[in-house]
Amino acid sequence: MNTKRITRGLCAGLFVTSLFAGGVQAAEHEIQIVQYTYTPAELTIKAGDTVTWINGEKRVSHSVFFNATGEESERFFPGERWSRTFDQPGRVEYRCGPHPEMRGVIIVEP
Ligand SMILES: [Cu+2]
Repeated sequence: MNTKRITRGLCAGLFVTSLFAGGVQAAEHEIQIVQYTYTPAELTIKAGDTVTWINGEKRVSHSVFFNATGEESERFFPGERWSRTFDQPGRVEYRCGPHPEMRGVIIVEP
């Protein structure tokens, strides 16, 4: 019984090690939302990276709506944030659900 447990732990350790050995290190990026503007409005990342939108407004809530898929975040309020990981390379255009004039694009490089 003890032997089984040890074996499992070892496998998990090897898996983590091989991920790092492959040189695949996902990065984190932040986009601030202030005065109805995504900053930066255009952001280039690598596939596998995560982008976090941060609402820096005083009292307005926003969302992130992806034009191509119709996927939309929840509305997030001042001080709140929302994150998404981008695994597929490509150009991902988005806007704010309640404020369609707010626009941004994520360029995901392979
Ligand atoms: Cu908005």
